[in-house]
Amino acid sequence: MQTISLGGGWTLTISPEQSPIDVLVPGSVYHDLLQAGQIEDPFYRDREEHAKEVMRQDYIYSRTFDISHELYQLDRLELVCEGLDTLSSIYVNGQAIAETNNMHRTYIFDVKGYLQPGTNEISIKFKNTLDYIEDKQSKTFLWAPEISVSGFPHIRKAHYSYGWDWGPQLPDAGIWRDIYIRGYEQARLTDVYMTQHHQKGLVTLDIKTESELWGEAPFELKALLTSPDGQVLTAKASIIQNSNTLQLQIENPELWWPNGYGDQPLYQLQVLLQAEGKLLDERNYTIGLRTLRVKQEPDEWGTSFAFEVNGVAIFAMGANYIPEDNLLPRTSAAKTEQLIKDCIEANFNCIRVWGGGFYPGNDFYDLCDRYGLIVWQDFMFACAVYELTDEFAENIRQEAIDNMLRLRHHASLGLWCGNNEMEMAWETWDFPKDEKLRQDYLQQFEVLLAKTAAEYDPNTFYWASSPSSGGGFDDPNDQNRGDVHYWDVWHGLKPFTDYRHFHFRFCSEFGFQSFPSMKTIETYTLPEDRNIFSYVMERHQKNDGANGKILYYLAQNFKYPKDLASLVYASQLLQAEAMKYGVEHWRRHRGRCMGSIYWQLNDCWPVASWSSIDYYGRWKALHYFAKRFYAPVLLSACDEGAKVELHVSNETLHSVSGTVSWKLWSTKDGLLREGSSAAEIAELSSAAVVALDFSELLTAEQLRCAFLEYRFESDGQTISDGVLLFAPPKHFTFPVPQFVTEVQEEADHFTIKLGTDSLAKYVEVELNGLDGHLDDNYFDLAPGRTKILILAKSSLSEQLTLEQLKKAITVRSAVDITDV
Ligand code: BMA
Repeated sequence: MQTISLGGGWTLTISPEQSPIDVLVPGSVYHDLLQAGQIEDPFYRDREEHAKEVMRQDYIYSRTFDISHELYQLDRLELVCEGLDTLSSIYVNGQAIAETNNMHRTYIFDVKGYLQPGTNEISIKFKNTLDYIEDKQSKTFLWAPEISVSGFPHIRKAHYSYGWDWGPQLPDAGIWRDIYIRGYEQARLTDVYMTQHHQKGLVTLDIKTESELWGEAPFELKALLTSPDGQVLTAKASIIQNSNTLQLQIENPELWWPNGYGDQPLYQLQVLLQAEGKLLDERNYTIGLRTLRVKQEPDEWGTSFAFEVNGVAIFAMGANYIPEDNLLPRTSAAKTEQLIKDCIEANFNCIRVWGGGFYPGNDFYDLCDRYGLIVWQDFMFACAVYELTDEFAENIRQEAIDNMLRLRHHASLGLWCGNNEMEMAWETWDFPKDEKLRQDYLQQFEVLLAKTAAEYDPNTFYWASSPSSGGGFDDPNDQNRGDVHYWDVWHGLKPFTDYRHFHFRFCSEFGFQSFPSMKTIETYTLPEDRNIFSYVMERHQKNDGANGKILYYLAQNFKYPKDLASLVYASQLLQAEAMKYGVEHWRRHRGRCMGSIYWQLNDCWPVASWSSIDYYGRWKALHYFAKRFYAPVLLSACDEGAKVELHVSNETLHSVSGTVSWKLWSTKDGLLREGSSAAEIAELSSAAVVALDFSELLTAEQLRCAFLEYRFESDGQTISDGVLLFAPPKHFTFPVPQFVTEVQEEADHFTIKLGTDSLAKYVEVELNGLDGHLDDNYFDLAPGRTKILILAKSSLSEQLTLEQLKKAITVRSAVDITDV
């Protein structure tokens, strides 16, 4: 096989009157217009409105390229387009090659008859999709969320690009992934599928290949597997037919585990197709040896739903992932790696790729393999009604095949899921009362995609919808079976305590909004915009009424904030507390509940949203809370009035022993009571270790100044700790803490030591005007406690001296939210 890339320099024709501009491919129209100074950044203030209209026209990308004689002489020549967004017409040397209409597909065209040796020309015209979907929608109305451009279910283009309740309406266009020409002679590999058979101390790897053979030579297939420590196993076969299976026996296999349960050893597999020593085609895969299934077994509560890896049922901990940008050329492997590292730092073992974006690039799954995140992979259908015409059915079948062929070998791939929230929506939202479309739903997700998945990736579990109880519109959000999306806290305005009424088997969505940090707000506002109800701030809040919801929950918990910065801070604390409330409860019920995937990990632009990390990669309070509530060993407090139970949840593969200690304090009278108990908690379990009842001790008035400090220590180390208030912070009598700060410089980091004389709740350490990553933040400090924070120098947005850092540090806590 030979390949020539068509990436690099192209031209973009914006209009016949204007000379074409030089651009880079892969890329996008918005990005190119922005680079050329023809539009302003659509993320700034209300620029989104103007940028959207820029897409009401066509754009043409063109370039020339050389085909050598050697390449031209090969038997087969193909044009491969790994991503065209979305309605495109392709011309080679002035001749029409094809039209495409699906951003999610990999298109391969036979271009042998269109090319010539020497210089060739390619041009790709992208049609205005806004007019296209409007026109389709005027003929056949298809339901979709109102926040999005009406009609998006008519086109196979990432739905979020038409707007979502956290994203702008910026339907970009262009050649968004690699494009190249490749040629073959005599034969080629068309498919490689691996199946692992695990026995004690042995993995047998079946490598099933499909080839197309049109030459004369005797062909040979070869598989080479390189283990993590560099040993190579080989299998060979002479082939005369198209289907073959090679087998490798891996003794003492090194198993792949999700983060927190073991390592992520990876094996390299190379499959070669040769003829008389000449390489004709090859495929390369990085694989992990593991078994991974979804365990669904009847039990006393209903039916379990849990990922089981190498025979161990795990409690899935993670968040929902959405596209990282609206302008895809602004994403990068380095940014994605940082995001995945942030997940690992917060102790995730799982991530859900939500169905309203696009199928991420290979980098994403490589990172999940390397770092140990199980991927819950939705197909790209969300919150909408689709019409299953024959053309649409074939289009989405091909889309599913393309993406399964690309991704199914990854160790991290946990399951394929048909869609986001559609089975449930047919039952509970205002979907049309249309029996034909309802049947189309079943046909699409429970027949067509289910069959395609069984055919192309039988080793990976398929689940028709999220949430679902197994399909057929059978109570999709049933709390005793399958997965659940729970939104009564937030959308339903229920208090945080409502989470404790439920013991979901696997909660794949629940969330709470907050504002991004002031630094992020400043990137899209002018000073006069900095009020949450201003036009510009509301343009960066896409969920109707959400600012009001934040204020509603604020009223239950905090005093009225003194300024915007305090409101932002309080909003992040509310969000963090809400998620903590749910997750700790479900982890206490490990076994019955086996997963919590909160909504949402990241943002695609700077916005008020449910994310725990904002568009610029800044951690909100929630992400620091997640690092604590997803800790492998967690001590949590379950309170009711003045009664408290302390639980240890142990998500590791070994038992842990240590001491649970507690101190009951009053901000008026100092230490009231204290105690400690030895605790031993078996692996993969959760247990109540201490039950406390202060009902007789604490009067109603004392409940507003009493707090419980709790801690789990093992081998002299604090493993998990916290501070519980018995009253909402707004009614609590906070002392004003006097902080003592000590900063020291080490070779590659600074340490910031923080002490306090009295209780400091939700301590935030900030670097004025700078970015830098602290290993902890938004923590509680009980009286007399100190905390040592690590600030990695490599994470700083500017190099700092010790003195400069000391000046930049600001510290605030709950008491600073208000003046009164
Ligand atoms: C869930 C998701 C998204 C949405 C979020 C917040 O339903 O599936 O569609 O953004 O809620 O409303």
